[in-house]
This record gives sequence, C-alpha cells and structure tokens, in this order.
Amino acid sequence: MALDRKDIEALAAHLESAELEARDVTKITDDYPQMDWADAYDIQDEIRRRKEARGHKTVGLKAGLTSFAKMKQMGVDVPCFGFVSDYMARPDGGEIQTSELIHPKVEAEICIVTKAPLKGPGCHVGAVMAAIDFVLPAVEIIDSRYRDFKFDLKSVIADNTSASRFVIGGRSRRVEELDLRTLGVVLEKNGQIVAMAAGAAVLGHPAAAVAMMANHLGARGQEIPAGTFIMTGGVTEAIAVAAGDNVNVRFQDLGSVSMKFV
Ligand code: OOG
Ligand code: MG
Repeated sequence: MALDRKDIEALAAHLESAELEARDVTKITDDYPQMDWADAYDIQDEIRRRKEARGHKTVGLKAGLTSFAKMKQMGVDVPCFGFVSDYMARPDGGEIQTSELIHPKVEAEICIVTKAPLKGPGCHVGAVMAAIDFVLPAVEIIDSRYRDFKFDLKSVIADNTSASRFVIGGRSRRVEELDLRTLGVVLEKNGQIVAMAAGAAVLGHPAAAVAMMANHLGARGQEIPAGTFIMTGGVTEAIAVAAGDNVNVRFQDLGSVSMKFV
C-alpha cells in the first residue's frame, strides 16, 4: 500500500461524488502516481462501504475488460473486478435516463448466479461450472467517471470499473443446456447490428472470468458467496449511446435484453 487511509477515503469520496453528480474528473493516477493495485481495490471497497452505509444493497459482482475486444478498446491487458448496487438496476425494456450519466456505453454480458460459494486460490472453470445455479443475459451500461473515458487500470478499478446501470432480461437457463463458449450474442442499436461475438470472447470461456474473480478475491481474503449474481464482462467492445437510442441484444438460447435511452 502506497496511500494512507486518509487518501483512500478522500479518493473514494471524490470518485463517488463524480458518479452521483454525473460529473467527469481527471484520472486519479495523475495526482497519485505512486498508487498501487491494493490501493485501487481499497478505494473501490471504500466506495462500496459508503453506498452500503447509506442503505444501498450490493446486488452483484462484475468482471470487466475480460474480452480481447474490450482490452484492445481501452488499451489494457488485464481484467478488473467491481460490484453493482441495487439502485443501478433497470427493468428489461425500460428507459435509461442519460441526464444521470456522463457518457454511457453499452456492453452485452453473459451472467451467472452461483449456488455454492467460490473461494480462491486455485479456483478454475470446473469449480465454477459446478457452482453455477443458472445463466442469464444482461446489458451493462458503463459510464467511466474519467474525462473522455481515458484511464489506466488502477484508476478504473478505483472507479468501481465504470459500473453505472445494468439490465437483466431474456430468460434463464441451466448451464447444462448451454455451451457458454459458442453462445452467440448480437448487439443492435436502432435496429442495426453494431457488434457480435460468442461467449468464448470472454477469456476463452465466461466461467474463466468467474474463476479469475474468485482467485482475485481470495488473495484479498474474500470469497464469492452462494447466490451471487455475476456479470462476466462485455463480449464485444462497448458501444457509445445517447438519448434517443434503442438498444436490443439477442443472446442465443437466452432471449433478448433491450432498453431505450432518454
Ligand atoms: C471498464 C469496465 C469494463 C467490461 O465488461 O469489460 C467492463 C471500462 O471499460 O470502462 O465492465
Ligand atoms: Mg461490463
């Protein structure tokens, strides 16, 4: 740890107010170049603590930058992990208020809900497959608090990996009914196909993102409890959206997820 507790708390307050006020800020490593990985996750944990202290429930975990398309788009080569809160959830087919956001982008994500705890180190795809209760599709609306979506990995981890809104839709399926690697995803904006991929775009297998998350949390003395909703990361690059846009994502065997930006 390179930062002291006072800096961690101040940076968490700084980034969380930027989120809540839909105001962009410069990346925090510009002012704190010495910040290390533990500091970045400590700032994120402090943001989570602040939200929970105000009564917001943490309702899921997310892996980010897990597909090559996303890593290439953002210029990083390692995934990151974050959380989603109750107030970030929006209904399938509903409206997303862009006035509450800075510069939203959508991501198509294969998600799972666990039926058993997962704890690293040593967690692998097999352990994750055994712990999956069911699979369901979602769209994540990310909104980096950093100006022009420009950040480095430590800054984005501290900023709770750009978590902003998410929409769960479609239908759930048992994992045995699916091949998570060949599961096709087609992302449409205003009726046009703008991106597509298969599940294997996520680290070769979406369950690998969950294993990596369990190993990451294990190193921090934490685990993934049973009953956790987990987003495994955008399968394609993220697509910028603005008021007036309609987004519909078709997931093979899992139905579709849609929303309108107003
Ligand atoms: C970081 C969050 C990435 C994903 O699914 O890859 C993410 C970002 O690109 O702003 O949620
Ligand atoms: Mg995402």
